[in-house]
Amino acid sequence: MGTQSVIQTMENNAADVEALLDRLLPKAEGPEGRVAEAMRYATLGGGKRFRPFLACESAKLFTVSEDRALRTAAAIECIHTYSLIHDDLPCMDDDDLRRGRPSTHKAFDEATAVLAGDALLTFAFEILGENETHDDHRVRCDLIVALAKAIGTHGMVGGQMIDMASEGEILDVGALTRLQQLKTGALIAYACESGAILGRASKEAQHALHAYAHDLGLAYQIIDDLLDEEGDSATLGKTAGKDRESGKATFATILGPERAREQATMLADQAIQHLEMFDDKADSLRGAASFVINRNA
Ligand code: GRG
Repeated sequence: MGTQSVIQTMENNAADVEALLDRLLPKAEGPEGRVAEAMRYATLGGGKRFRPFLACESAKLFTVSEDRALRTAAAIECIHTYSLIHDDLPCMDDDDLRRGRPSTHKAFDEATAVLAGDALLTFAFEILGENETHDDHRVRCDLIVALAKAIGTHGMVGGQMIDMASEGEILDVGALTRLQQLKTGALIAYACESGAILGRASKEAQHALHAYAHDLGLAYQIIDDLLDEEGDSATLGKTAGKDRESGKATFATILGPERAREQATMLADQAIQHLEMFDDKADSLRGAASFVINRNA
């Protein structure tokens, strides 16, 4: 599948996820309405919805119903949005621009942004825990435990901790790879894994998807680092050049732009090879690998 058709499939999926999130997210009502308003502002305000796309396409491999896949995808997007809100806070990355608009703490205030992130994190588990996500409680439990592992101490939060603690330090490629596998890779891997959990996939299929997600996640991050160096804030919808400004070690600064791009392309090719056991149902996932390399935002 070419990059253009993948983008089209991704946009269609993004519209479905957006509509579901709009339906599921708490309404801004009552004295606590402000936090719901901030949750809706951050979540419904654009974004590529790349992780939901991966979740839905992985689920398709195992003929999971669209409703179940979309609910899982929506939960994953709530987690991703929470991570963006908290990452933008002054005590973390301190960024005023996200998805082309003021970051949540700028549009509201810091306390509301912290609470909106917390509530989105909690809400994701509520979505996964409900019967509509899967009628087998063991599947729901597996979805929940795997997500908790992916985003907790030895997952996304751990990656963010290492990132903050290593500011100003010179990291080697190995250390940076581990950091990024936790910070960005773990949720991308979970998105692919969730489809396999929903579809009670074989161990072999789970391993193949895990290997695909591992390489794809790393390629995604390398391109993200390059875009931070080479892109502009208007196209990215977030402040460009932040990594260099803050002296952060990235794949682009450690490897240099050319080698970084070569590495990302090699990883994307490798990701596609891991999908060999799947038929043409995996074409969108194959196409996602080209999208990752060619994206400009
Ligand atoms: C605060 C617990 C906590 C974690 C923060 C994932 C993360 C850790 C922070 C997000 C900030 C960031 C720039 C991470 C790199 C990963 C990345 C490429 C995020 C942006 O994701 P996209 O490109 O953005 O999917 P959209 O807006 O399209 O959803």
